[in-house]
Amino acid sequence: MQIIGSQTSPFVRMVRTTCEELNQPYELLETGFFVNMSKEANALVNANNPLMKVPVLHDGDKSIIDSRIIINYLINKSGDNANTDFSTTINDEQQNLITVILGIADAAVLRFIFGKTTDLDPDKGYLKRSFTRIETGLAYLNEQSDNKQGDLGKTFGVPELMLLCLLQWFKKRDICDWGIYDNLVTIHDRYKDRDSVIKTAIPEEA
Ligand SMILES: N[C@@H](CCC(=O)N[C@@H](CS)C(=O)NCC(=O)O)C(=O)O
Repeated sequence: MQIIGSQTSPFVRMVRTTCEELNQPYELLETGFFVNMSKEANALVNANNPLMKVPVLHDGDKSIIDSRIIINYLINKSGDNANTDFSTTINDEQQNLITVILGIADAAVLRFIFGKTTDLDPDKGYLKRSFTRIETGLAYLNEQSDNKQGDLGKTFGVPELMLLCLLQWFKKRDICDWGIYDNLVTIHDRYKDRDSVIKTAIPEEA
């Protein structure tokens, strides 16, 4: 099994962390960050995803795109090998949490890439709305935690794994300060030392 992607992408890390929790070996075909990707890496991504994004999963002759779809595929394929304390089921409430986490990640990646490739003011127009989306999304997740009105954080499953990848990428790239969301901090601290999270950490130098 091969994953095309970079060690810095939060979406790629979500897939890699899932592989670790499922004890599913894989090879990472490292592309680097898309703004300074080599010609070869760019060609590899474009040949495997018409949307020109990572991650892409190769399994035999199957090629699968989009982190959410890849994670579902991996759970269907290797769920029986999962760590006993990793929750592989996803109920309707958790699907909503996943949608919000990935929506926040999309908004944040958009802002980050615009910041690297344009001189648009991030506090104006749609870019401003993208920041509001991040804030309202994080506030929603904070309310859905297991010590408020939801179950986020109760066990370690796909929403929690995605949340940790998102929060750590935010910190690394200085996207926003999530320290004000107490329940998210608690969930982060509860799971940050899991092997799957440590093994897939964004390299210091990246
Ligand atoms: N919905 C996609 C989003 C993936 C995504 O945005 N990946 C970023 C890297 S973090 C990317 O490849 N961006 C390149 C681009 O926007 O052209 C997923 O969940 O896999």
